[in-house]
Amino acid sequence: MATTAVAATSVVVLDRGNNTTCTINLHGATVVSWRVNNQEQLFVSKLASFDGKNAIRGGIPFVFPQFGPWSFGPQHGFARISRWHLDRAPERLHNGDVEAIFSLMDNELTRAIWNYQFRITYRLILREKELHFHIGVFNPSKELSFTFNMLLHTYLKVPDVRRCQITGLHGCTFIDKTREGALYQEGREVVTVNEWTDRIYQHTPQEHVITNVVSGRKMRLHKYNFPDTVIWNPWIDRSREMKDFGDDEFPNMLCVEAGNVTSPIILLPGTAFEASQILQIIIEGNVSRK
Ligand code: TA6
Repeated sequence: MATTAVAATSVVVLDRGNNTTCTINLHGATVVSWRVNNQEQLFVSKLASFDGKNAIRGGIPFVFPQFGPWSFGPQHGFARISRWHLDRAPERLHNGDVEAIFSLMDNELTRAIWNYQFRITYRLILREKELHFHIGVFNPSKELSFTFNMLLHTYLKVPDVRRCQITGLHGCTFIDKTREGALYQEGREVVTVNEWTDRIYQHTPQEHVITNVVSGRKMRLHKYNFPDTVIWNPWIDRSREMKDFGDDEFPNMLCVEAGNVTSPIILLPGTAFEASQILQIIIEGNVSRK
């Protein structure tokens, strides 16, 4: 069974068999597809740009070293618009999972914006009904520290966002970007999205469950060393403002983004930082993670 297809251009496919695949575009190391039994789990806009310059609208863009607007460079940093390197082509592990490793290190372009040495290692593992993301950020400098945000900007594909519920946010403080960044506390046991929503929840638990994703199933998001969770849906008006997003697409996507947003990480010389995320499709009756 083929486990790798590295197109001459910039697409890497992890193929686990049984119509379960994960496709990564080396532009931004953006996961642009995750199909389980041939069902797509991620949202990518029909108007998404694949010009190798702009960020891809959808999938799982990699946000680093900045979340949000940045006076030094592009919004959400340069990682999601950089060309990553495929360090290890997809290969099958002993248990049948398929793994691939990508990396990004400082280069002329990044140093022109943000003059620090860094090396990011990004390991993806495709399991039967799970996708694992293991990230390492290393500071090779002998004298300079740097601070960074990092976030996986996950666009889940959903039949109707108005029917989704998100657990694990009750009681958390959040920055509401739809209300001038004011600070609130989440009073709801489960969060629903019925309007333009753009919230940075702080110090959230390690686990969220999102209901009514593809096929009406639940998706578990498990995160480690990603203390914040961003919930975003542009709704109709902001959809119209984005040229790479269809006016009618907002009901079919929900961003649930694990990251380090409100407290940037300070990486001392010669040290590394690790974070990980697991997306798991919950098959009812199998609620405990193996
Ligand atoms: O993650 C939510 C957010 O920060 C929103 O404020 C919105 O800007 C979204 O990211 C998309 O940003 P982009 O730069 O990809 O258009």
